Amino acid sequence: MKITRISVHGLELPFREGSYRCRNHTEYGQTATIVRVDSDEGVTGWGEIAPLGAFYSEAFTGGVRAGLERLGPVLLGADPRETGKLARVMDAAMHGQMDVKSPLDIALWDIAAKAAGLPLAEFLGGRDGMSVALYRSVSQASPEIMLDSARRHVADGYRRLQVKVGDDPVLDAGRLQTIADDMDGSVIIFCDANGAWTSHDALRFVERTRGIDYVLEQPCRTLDENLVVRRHAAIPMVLDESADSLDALLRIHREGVADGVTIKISRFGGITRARRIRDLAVDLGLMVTVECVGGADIASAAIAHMSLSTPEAMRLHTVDFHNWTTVSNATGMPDVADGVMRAPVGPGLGVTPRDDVIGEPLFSCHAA
Ligand code: 0XW
Ligand code: MG
Repeated sequence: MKITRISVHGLELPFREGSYRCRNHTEYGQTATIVRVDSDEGVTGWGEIAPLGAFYSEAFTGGVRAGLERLGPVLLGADPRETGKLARVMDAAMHGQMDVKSPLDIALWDIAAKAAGLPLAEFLGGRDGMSVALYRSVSQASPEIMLDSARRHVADGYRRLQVKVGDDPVLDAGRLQTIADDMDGSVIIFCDANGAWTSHDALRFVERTRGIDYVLEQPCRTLDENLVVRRHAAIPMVLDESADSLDALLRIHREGVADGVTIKISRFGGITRARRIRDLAVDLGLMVTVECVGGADIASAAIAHMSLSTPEAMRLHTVDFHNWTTVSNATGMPDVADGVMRAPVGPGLGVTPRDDVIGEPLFSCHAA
């Protein structure tokens, strides 16, 4: 099998809630870049990346697209099923730039699993359980507005709330207190600062919220700062933005910086490396969340399959990004109910991209 064409599409994904605020920064939607890979045997693969503006991660739309223009031609003629080899080919052609490689790599896995006749979760080693718990973010706002949105998410069935903190620690403690007071024991609260606090801020927050049951997520930016918080806070802690490399993972484990890690597929250049890191994290005894930076149905399908191929006992939760946006870019994602997500059962990602929504490619490259 040979890759004959790579097409790159763009799509705006407005947020259903109108806006989303974290790390003291507001976005009104995401811009997805969708990659389609065609092969000479008629099997087609799809991948998606949708950065959160340009402030959140290293990814930004212009960079992703410029990178794809450069990297796409390198893969033409290669066998798309050779995911490990092609990840090395991409690395040799382009240093770093994980967000560029991610949608390509996801599309290759979609093809490889389709060619094997298996849903991606099975192709990745097997579906462990039929569904994965979902969290829903409570966008940063006043305590009253956040309480309203927390109640809405719980009424919709979600049982895990990711409360966006990372602002003034006294205000943040009030946000948490307001929401926690209103919830019954079935709801688990994560306080996610997205790395916005100093260790000083984080410790003030921890001190003011003693006695409340919650998990602290990525209080500070660096591992050193997070380690300071960890040493002083007797609460469970997970790291997201800091879990960005093999070295970081090993250090998190060695120094006991956290109890769990969030592996964002795009941060690792796609499924090939995200899976390796995921498997290692599981073996090291860390709880694992597999997700991505954003997107719609194509991204959610990849997230669902990877999450379900993670051992259930070590799986923390994940996110249903396709329910965050007003735009659906594929059919086939099972409906989310009771705060859990399932993965499609058809081959590959198991979703069918909506040609009418995705439209004509921005550019494509193909064999001469
Ligand atoms: C809720 N998210 C997954 C959306 C943004 O990508 C950031 C984020 C998180 O967990 O921090
Ligand atoms: Mg997070």
